[in-house]
Amino acid sequence: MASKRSDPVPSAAPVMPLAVKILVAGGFGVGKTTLVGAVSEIRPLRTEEMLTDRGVGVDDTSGVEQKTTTTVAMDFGRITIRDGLVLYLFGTPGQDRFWFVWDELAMGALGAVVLADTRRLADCFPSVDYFERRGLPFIVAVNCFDGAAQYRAEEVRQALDLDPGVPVVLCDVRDRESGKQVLIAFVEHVLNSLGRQRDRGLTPAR
Ligand SMILES: Nc1nc2c(ncn2[C@@H]2O[C@H](COP(=O)(O)OP(=O)(O)OP(=O)(O)O)[C@@H](O)[C@H]2O)c(=O)[nH]1
Ligand SMILES: [Mg+2]
Repeated sequence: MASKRSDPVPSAAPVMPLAVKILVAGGFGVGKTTLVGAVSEIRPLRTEEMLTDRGVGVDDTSGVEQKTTTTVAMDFGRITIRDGLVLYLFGTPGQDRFWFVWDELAMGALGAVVLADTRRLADCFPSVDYFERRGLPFIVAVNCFDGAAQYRAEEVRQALDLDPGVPVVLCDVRDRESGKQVLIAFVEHVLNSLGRQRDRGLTPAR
């Protein structure tokens, strides 16, 4: 006799979320810690130390005179971009004397968001160089500070002499939605780059 119980509906196989590590880089005081804190859905880890008189002449706080602390190791935060895609954000320290941390932070990273401040654009050159030399994908996000002259993304690209394929976006790192858009731009950039590599036969299609 046939059972009255209907066959169990096969449940959808659980999808493992894709976890991606991204660096948030850029010069001193450009807003890296602020960005990670604004977008993170967990309480961000910070490693801030007070800026003291001993940093006078070393730490250039012009443009961010209100700044009282600086990152000495890293920031850490997490954001779910959409179901199944989780970004782990690692903010780098901005000062030259902490360069030694970078290689360790960059290990296993998919790429980076390089923050720029148009009042001190040259400060992001070392970050741009770092990722270009390692062939790691990155985008440049201009943190539009209040009172700073506004430039179009294309003007910033030219000033930084970036490859035409590197996206430049404008943002306000204090604003969660704006920060999230930066991260989405990064993810899209990586996906587009992978697509182009596959089309050129550099990576196998799955
Ligand atoms: N007006 C304005 N202030 C900002 C903005 N972003 C950050 N700040 C302020 O600028 C300062 C720099 O922010 P941080 O997030 O500490 O910068 P950082 O890049 O992490 O700095 P380091 O780790 O020391 O290199 C802080 O005082 C912020 O409150 C912004 O978009 N507009
Ligand atoms: Mg910081």
